[in-house]
Amino acid sequence: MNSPLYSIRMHATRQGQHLSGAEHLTPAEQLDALAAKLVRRALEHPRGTPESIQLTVDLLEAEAVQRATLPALATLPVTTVAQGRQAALSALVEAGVSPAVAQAGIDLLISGAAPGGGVMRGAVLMQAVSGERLEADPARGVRVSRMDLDPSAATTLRQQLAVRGLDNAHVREALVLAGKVLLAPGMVAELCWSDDPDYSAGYVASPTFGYRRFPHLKPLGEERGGRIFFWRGVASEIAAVVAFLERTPVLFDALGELLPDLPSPQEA
Ligand code: PML
Repeated sequence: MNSPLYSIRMHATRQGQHLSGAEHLTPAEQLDALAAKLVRRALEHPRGTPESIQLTVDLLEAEAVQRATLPALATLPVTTVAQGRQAALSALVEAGVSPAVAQAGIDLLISGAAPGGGVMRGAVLMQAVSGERLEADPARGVRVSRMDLDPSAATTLRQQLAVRGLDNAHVREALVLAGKVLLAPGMVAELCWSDDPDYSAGYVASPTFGYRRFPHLKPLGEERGGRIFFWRGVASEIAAVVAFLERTPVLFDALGELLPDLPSPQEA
């Protein structure tokens, strides 16, 4: 029998604004070590010192934990932010987002998706055809939670990513989060770039092509970033998709393909 798992989540704030968040699914024996690691991570965030750090721990029912496979990963090696955003726009359209909505999504992350132009704690949920924003609270958004990589899959993933120079927490955690997002019914695509001023990369993920990275989706030094989930559901299905994203535990125990780099825009 599998040992019971706990969900442990960290959320740090500064001046009432989201600063940092991270989480794991773990057996009891590793809870205290992970708690210390998550607090350290909040304290070392490049956007500043937290004024509040919350840790939340919940025991999960073993039968509630879904097992899943990570999406395939490929990098499109753009060399400028303009190229990256153009390539992200094309990827969103390829995934099935309407062109005007894809452009509006990119513009929203550029200007800051929270009211007043700040960084949201969670993600925007956007109707993929009409562009309507569907999240109940546009400052909080939808907070994808309760997902992790199984330890043996994590070891293999790190070895594979290291060969490409990609073994860092941004890539590992974003791949797991995107993996869960793509399992949500009706999901068309996710667009993300980091709010870490030292990290310029981002991605578009879709059920059709997996996780497609772009090394430059924002200029270094820029603190605005975030996530948009482009979704094709109807109003009566919003509560169910949000419940899945926020509460259903998903443990990834198998890896997707690590694909060769895609042709860069200069080569294509
Ligand atoms: C984040 O860490 O805030 C999001 C990172 C997105 C890009 C990760 C990657 O390099 O693939």
